[in-house]
Amino acid sequence: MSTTMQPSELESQLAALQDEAQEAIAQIDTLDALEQLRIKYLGKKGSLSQVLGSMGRLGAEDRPRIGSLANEVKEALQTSLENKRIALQAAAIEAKLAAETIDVTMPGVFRSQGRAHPLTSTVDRMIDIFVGLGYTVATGPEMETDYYNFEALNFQPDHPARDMQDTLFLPDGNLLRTHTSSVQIRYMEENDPPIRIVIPGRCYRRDTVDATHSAVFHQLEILAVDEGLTFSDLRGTLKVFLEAMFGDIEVRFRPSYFPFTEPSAEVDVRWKGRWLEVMGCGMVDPNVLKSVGYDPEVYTGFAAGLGVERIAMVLHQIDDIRRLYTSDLRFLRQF
Ligand code: 2NM
Repeated sequence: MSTTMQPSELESQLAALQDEAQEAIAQIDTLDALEQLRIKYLGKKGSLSQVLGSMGRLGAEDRPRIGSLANEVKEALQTSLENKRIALQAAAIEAKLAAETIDVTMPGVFRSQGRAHPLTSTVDRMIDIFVGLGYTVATGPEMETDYYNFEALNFQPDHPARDMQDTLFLPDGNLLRTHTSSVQIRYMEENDPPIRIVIPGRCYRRDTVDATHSAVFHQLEILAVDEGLTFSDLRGTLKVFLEAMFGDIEVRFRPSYFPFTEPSAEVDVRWKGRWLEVMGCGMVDPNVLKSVGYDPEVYTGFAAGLGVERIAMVLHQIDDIRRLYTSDLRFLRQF
């Protein structure tokens, strides 16, 4: 049963509610908690509603005054909630800015920069030149059969290179390729002319290591097969390559011998006042073309090969081939 209520009782309830709510708003430090407070005090079932619920028990003459007092409390609390919300949002933005600030004047993280090994950069330059002339890079296995390393390349059965003194044979009868020319045979078996390929790769010989010999070394070879290729095409190609590699130098061809080419030549460049041997080359022997099923009456080819270590040593004035393999940073940092 409702009994009449003294207006002073409601006035003090409203005052207490306002004090409690203002105190609570002052304490809050998150937007979520602030919303909870709003619901608690000003929500449909909140404290203010409950106080207003008992207005019916006031005398009619007191209602307008208490009503407007309740409105003042409500507006005061709304203002406080809104101010607090603005303050909390501003603080959140400040905190985010502070957390995400980058001091661009701080010293950076030092990461040491690696670079290509001089052998790699030398072979890359060579490949680039031939690719620029229309050649395609081809590669093949380092373990080879006698057929691809020797027989198909027109080495006679008793050729000295086949000797155990020169070639590293494996227990199963295979061998470690002594030149990359085995790749040319494999490529020609799989492709028809016209062919223009450049073949970089690691090779192995049973050499005693000294300043100019290494049991593991790198070669780069080229092969062109087409109708009507002549020794002039070979000369022109190598001259363009050597000038790109060494600059504007004199080039000279000397007759030589290789099992897989006829005629064959050794190529020298005039470097720092002396003739320096840099490549071997020749017209592919008809027997080699026959061994891959090409008709030597229709096609001719030229080929050339060089030692990458030797070229790198000439270009960079390196006195000992072993420096290229010992990974001494005092040496490598000079490139
Ligand atoms: C050289 C010198 C001369 C050569 C020949 C061939 C093939 F497979 F076509 F017969 N490949 N490489 C060749 C010719 C290599 O290196 C000093």
